[in-house]
Amino acid sequence: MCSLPFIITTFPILDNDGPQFRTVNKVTVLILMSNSFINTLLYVWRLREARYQALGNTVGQDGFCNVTLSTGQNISTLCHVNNNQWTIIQRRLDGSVNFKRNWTEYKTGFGSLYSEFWIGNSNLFHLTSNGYTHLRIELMDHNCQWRYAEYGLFYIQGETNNYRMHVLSYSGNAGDSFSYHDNMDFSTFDKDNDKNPVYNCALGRFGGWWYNSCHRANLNGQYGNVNNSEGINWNAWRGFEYSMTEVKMMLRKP
Ligand SMILES: [Ca+2]
Repeated sequence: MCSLPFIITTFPILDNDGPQFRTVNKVTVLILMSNSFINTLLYVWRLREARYQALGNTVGQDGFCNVTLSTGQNISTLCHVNNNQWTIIQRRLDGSVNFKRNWTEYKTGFGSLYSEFWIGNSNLFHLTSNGYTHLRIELMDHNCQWRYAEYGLFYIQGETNNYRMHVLSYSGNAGDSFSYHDNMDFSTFDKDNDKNPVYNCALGRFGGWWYNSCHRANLNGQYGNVNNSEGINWNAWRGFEYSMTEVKMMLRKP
Protein backbone atom coordinates (compact mmCIF):
# COMPACT_ATOMS: atom_id res chain seq x y z
CA MET A 1 0.00 0.00 0.00
CA CYS A 2 2.96 2.27 -0.51
CA SER A 3 1.20 4.78 -2.70
CA LEU A 4 -2.22 4.97 -1.02
CA PRO A 5 -1.79 6.86 2.25
CA PHE A 6 -5.28 8.40 2.51
CA ILE A 7 -7.07 5.10 1.91
CA ILE A 8 -5.53 3.69 5.05
CA THR A 9 -7.34 6.36 7.04
CA THR A 10 -10.57 6.19 5.05
CA PHE A 11 -11.44 2.49 5.21
CA PRO A 12 -11.51 2.17 9.02
CA ILE A 13 -14.11 4.96 9.14
CA LEU A 14 -16.35 2.96 6.83
CA ASP A 15 -15.75 -0.20 8.86
CA ASN A 16 -16.71 1.53 12.11
CA ASP A 17 -19.86 3.05 10.68
CA GLY A 18 -20.90 -0.07 8.82
CA PRO A 19 -22.27 -2.52 11.44
CA GLN A 20 -24.74 -0.14 13.09
CA PHE A 21 -26.43 0.66 9.77
CA ARG A 22 -26.42 -2.65 7.99
CA THR A 23 -29.75 -3.80 9.39
CA VAL A 24 -31.49 -0.87 7.70
CA ASN A 25 -31.93 -1.46 4.01
CA LYS A 26 -32.09 2.16 2.86
CA VAL A 27 -28.92 3.01 4.70
CA THR A 28 -27.23 -0.16 3.47
CA VAL A 29 -27.75 1.21 0.01
CA LEU A 30 -26.12 4.44 1.13
CA ILE A 31 -23.17 2.51 2.52
CA LEU A 32 -22.84 0.61 -0.74
CA MET A 33 -22.99 3.92 -2.57
CA SER A 34 -20.33 5.29 -0.22
CA ASN A 35 -18.07 2.35 -0.97
CA SER A 36 -18.63 2.90 -4.66
CA PHE A 37 -17.87 6.59 -4.21
CA ILE A 38 -14.65 5.79 -2.34
CA ASN A 39 -13.67 3.36 -5.08
CA THR A 40 -14.28 6.03 -7.67
CA LEU A 41 -12.14 8.46 -5.69
CA LEU A 42 -9.49 5.79 -5.43
CA TYR A 43 -9.46 5.24 -9.18
CA VAL A 44 -9.35 8.94 -9.98
CA TRP A 45 -6.63 9.42 -7.42
CA ARG A 46 -4.58 6.62 -8.98
CA LEU A 47 -5.17 8.08 -12.40
CA ARG A 48 -3.91 11.49 -11.35
CA GLU A 49 -1.16 10.32 -9.08
CA ALA A 50 2.32 11.59 -9.77
CA ARG A 51 4.45 8.50 -9.87
CA TYR A 52 7.95 8.19 -8.59
CA GLN A 53 10.12 6.64 -11.27
CA ALA A 54 13.59 5.19 -11.04
CA LEU A 55 16.41 7.66 -11.68
CA GLY A 56 14.06 10.51 -10.99
CA ASN A 57 13.84 11.47 -14.62
CA THR A 58 10.30 10.60 -15.59
CA VAL A 59 7.91 11.67 -12.89
CA GLY A 60 4.60 12.17 -14.62
CA GLN A 61 0.86 11.58 -14.54
CA ASP A 62 -1.62 9.21 -16.14
CA GLY A 63 -4.68 10.72 -17.80
CA PHE A 64 -7.15 10.21 -20.61
CA CYS A 65 -6.08 11.01 -24.15
CA ASN A 66 -6.87 10.32 -27.79
CA VAL A 67 -4.43 8.65 -30.13
CA THR A 68 -4.64 8.06 -33.87
CA LEU A 69 -4.23 4.60 -35.36
CA SER A 70 -2.78 3.82 -38.79
CA THR A 71 -6.36 3.36 -39.98
CA GLY A 72 -7.04 7.05 -39.25
CA GLN A 73 -9.36 6.11 -36.39
CA ASN A 74 -8.97 7.96 -33.08
CA ILE A 75 -9.25 5.90 -29.94
CA SER A 76 -9.77 7.15 -26.41
CA THR A 77 -7.28 5.61 -24.03
CA LEU A 78 -4.88 6.36 -21.20
CA CYS A 79 -1.59 8.23 -21.56
CA HIS A 80 1.33 8.86 -19.27
CA VAL A 81 2.65 12.38 -19.59
CA ASN A 82 6.09 13.49 -18.50
CA ASN A 83 8.53 15.17 -20.85
CA ASN A 84 6.95 12.91 -23.49
CA GLN A 85 3.40 11.69 -24.02
CA TRP A 86 3.24 7.92 -23.80
CA THR A 87 0.25 5.83 -24.87
CA ILE A 88 -0.35 3.16 -22.24
CA ILE A 89 -1.04 -0.23 -23.82
CA GLN A 90 -1.14 -2.35 -20.66
CA ARG A 91 -1.49 -1.68 -16.95
CA ARG A 92 -1.55 -3.87 -13.83
CA LEU A 93 -1.99 -2.45 -10.35
CA ASP A 94 -4.43 -4.33 -8.15
CA GLY A 95 -5.45 -7.66 -9.64
CA SER A 96 -9.00 -6.46 -10.30
CA VAL A 97 -9.01 -7.68 -13.92
CA ASN A 98 -8.60 -11.27 -15.08
CA PHE A 99 -5.85 -11.50 -17.73
CA LYS A 100 -6.41 -15.18 -18.55
CA ARG A 101 -8.40 -14.41 -21.69
CA ASN A 102 -8.95 -15.96 -25.08
CA TRP A 103 -7.68 -14.90 -28.49
CA THR A 104 -10.67 -12.72 -29.32
CA GLU A 105 -10.49 -10.85 -26.02
CA TYR A 106 -6.77 -10.15 -26.43
CA LYS A 107 -7.50 -9.05 -29.99
CA THR A 108 -10.15 -6.50 -29.05
CA GLY A 109 -8.80 -5.53 -25.60
CA PHE A 110 -10.32 -5.76 -22.13
CA GLY A 111 -10.33 -4.30 -18.64
CA SER A 112 -10.87 -0.75 -17.44
CA LEU A 113 -8.93 2.45 -18.06
CA TYR A 114 -9.63 3.25 -14.40
CA SER A 115 -7.65 0.24 -13.24
CA GLU A 116 -6.12 -2.57 -15.30
CA PHE A 117 -6.41 -3.15 -19.03
CA TRP A 118 -4.99 -4.54 -22.27
CA ILE A 119 -5.40 -2.16 -25.19
CA GLY A 120 -6.04 -4.97 -27.67
CA ASN A 121 -3.74 -6.55 -30.24
CA SER A 122 -5.64 -5.02 -33.13
CA ASN A 123 -5.18 -1.53 -31.68
CA LEU A 124 -1.58 -2.33 -30.83
CA PHE A 125 -0.86 -3.40 -34.40
CA HIS A 126 -2.40 -0.19 -35.74
CA LEU A 127 -0.52 1.91 -33.18
CA THR A 128 2.90 0.50 -34.04
CA SER A 129 1.98 0.75 -37.73
CA ASN A 130 1.39 4.45 -37.15
CA GLY A 131 4.88 4.98 -35.75
CA TYR A 132 4.37 4.39 -32.02
CA THR A 133 7.41 2.12 -31.86
CA HIS A 134 9.38 3.21 -28.79
CA LEU A 135 8.42 0.98 -25.86
CA ARG A 136 8.84 1.72 -22.18
CA ILE A 137 8.01 -0.87 -19.53
CA GLU A 138 7.77 0.26 -15.90
CA LEU A 139 7.75 -2.19 -13.02
CA MET A 140 7.12 -1.69 -9.32
CA ASP A 141 8.08 -4.27 -6.69
CA HIS A 142 6.56 -4.88 -3.25
CA ASN A 143 8.79 -2.19 -1.73
CA CYS A 144 7.44 0.48 -4.08
CA GLN A 145 10.69 0.59 -5.98
CA TRP A 146 10.31 1.35 -9.68
CA ARG A 147 12.55 0.12 -12.46
CA TYR A 148 12.19 0.38 -16.19
CA ALA A 149 13.16 -1.21 -19.50
CA GLU A 150 13.02 0.71 -22.76
CA TYR A 151 13.25 -0.64 -26.29
CA GLY A 152 14.14 1.70 -29.13
CA LEU A 153 12.17 -0.38 -31.61
CA PHE A 154 9.02 -2.38 -30.97
CA TYR A 155 6.26 -3.37 -33.35
CA ILE A 156 3.83 -6.19 -34.03
CA GLN A 157 2.44 -7.65 -37.22
CA GLY A 158 -1.22 -8.17 -38.01
CA GLU A 159 -3.55 -11.00 -37.09
CA THR A 160 -2.68 -13.08 -40.18
CA ASN A 161 0.83 -13.30 -38.68
CA ASN A 162 -0.53 -13.97 -35.18
CA TYR A 163 0.51 -10.48 -34.05
CA ARG A 164 4.18 -11.52 -34.22
CA MET A 165 6.32 -9.17 -32.10
CA HIS A 166 9.66 -7.55 -32.89
CA VAL A 167 11.80 -5.78 -30.31
CA LEU A 168 15.30 -4.25 -30.34
CA SER A 169 17.66 -1.89 -28.52
CA TYR A 170 17.24 -2.35 -24.77
CA SER A 171 18.18 0.29 -22.23
CA GLY A 172 17.15 0.67 -18.60
CA ASN A 173 17.78 -0.59 -15.08
CA ALA A 174 15.37 -3.54 -14.84
CA GLY A 175 17.44 -5.82 -17.05
CA ASP A 176 16.39 -7.16 -20.42
CA SER A 177 13.75 -9.87 -20.07
CA PHE A 178 11.79 -9.00 -23.21
CA SER A 179 14.29 -9.63 -26.04
CA TYR A 180 13.79 -13.36 -25.42
CA HIS A 181 10.31 -12.81 -26.90
CA ASP A 182 11.51 -11.15 -30.08
CA ASN A 183 10.02 -12.63 -33.25
CA MET A 184 7.43 -14.66 -31.31
CA ASP A 185 3.78 -15.02 -32.29
CA PHE A 186 1.11 -14.08 -29.75
CA SER A 187 -0.46 -17.00 -27.87
CA THR A 188 -3.57 -17.41 -25.77
CA PHE A 189 -4.84 -20.51 -24.00
CA ASP A 190 -7.08 -21.27 -26.98
CA LYS A 191 -4.41 -20.53 -29.61
CA ASP A 192 -1.02 -22.07 -28.84
CA ASN A 193 1.56 -20.39 -31.09
CA ASP A 194 4.50 -20.75 -28.68
CA LYS A 195 7.80 -22.56 -29.22
CA ASN A 196 7.24 -25.32 -26.69
CA PRO A 197 5.88 -28.34 -28.61
CA VAL A 198 4.64 -30.21 -25.55
CA TYR A 199 3.24 -27.40 -23.40
CA ASN A 200 0.60 -24.69 -23.78
CA CYS A 201 2.47 -21.71 -22.28
CA ALA A 202 -0.53 -19.36 -22.23
CA LEU A 203 -2.63 -21.95 -20.41
CA GLY A 204 0.08 -22.85 -17.87
CA ARG A 205 1.44 -19.34 -17.32
CA PHE A 206 -1.95 -17.62 -17.01
CA GLY A 207 -1.71 -14.93 -19.69
CA GLY A 208 -1.81 -14.02 -23.33
CA TRP A 209 1.68 -13.12 -24.47
CA TRP A 210 4.39 -13.53 -27.09
CA TYR A 211 5.45 -16.78 -25.46
CA ASN A 212 8.64 -18.46 -26.56
CA SER A 213 9.38 -21.62 -24.51
CA CYS A 214 7.87 -20.14 -22.36
CA HIS A 215 9.04 -16.76 -21.04
CA ARG A 216 11.50 -14.45 -19.31
CA ALA A 217 8.82 -11.78 -18.89
CA ASN A 218 5.18 -12.60 -18.12
CA LEU A 219 3.54 -9.20 -17.67
CA ASN A 220 0.05 -10.56 -18.38
CA GLY A 221 0.47 -13.36 -15.84
CA GLN A 222 -1.70 -13.82 -12.77
CA TYR A 223 -1.63 -10.97 -10.26
CA GLY A 224 -0.06 -11.94 -6.94
CA ASN A 225 0.85 -15.47 -8.05
CA VAL A 226 4.33 -16.41 -6.78
CA ASN A 227 4.36 -19.96 -8.13
CA ASN A 228 7.21 -20.54 -10.55
CA SER A 229 6.60 -18.57 -13.79
CA GLU A 230 2.86 -18.02 -13.22
CA GLY A 231 2.83 -14.48 -11.86
CA ILE A 232 3.74 -11.08 -13.28
CA ASN A 233 7.40 -11.98 -13.72
CA TRP A 234 10.35 -9.95 -14.91
CA ASN A 235 13.08 -12.52 -14.56
CA ALA A 236 16.09 -10.23 -14.94
CA TRP A 237 15.09 -8.23 -11.87
CA ARG A 238 13.08 -10.46 -9.50
CA GLY A 239 13.10 -13.93 -11.00
CA PHE A 240 10.26 -16.37 -11.68
CA GLU A 241 8.78 -16.54 -8.18
CA TYR A 242 8.02 -12.86 -7.69
CA SER A 243 4.94 -11.11 -9.02
CA MET A 244 5.23 -7.35 -9.63
CA THR A 245 2.91 -5.04 -7.72
CA GLU A 246 2.48 -2.65 -10.63
CA VAL A 247 3.31 -2.71 -14.31
CA LYS A 248 2.87 -0.28 -17.14
CA MET A 249 3.69 -0.81 -20.82
CA MET A 250 3.58 2.30 -22.98
CA LEU A 251 4.54 3.60 -26.42
CA ARG A 252 5.56 6.82 -28.08
CA LYS A 253 6.84 7.85 -31.45
CA PRO A 254 10.68 7.89 -31.58
CA1 LIG B 1 3.04 -25.07 -27.17
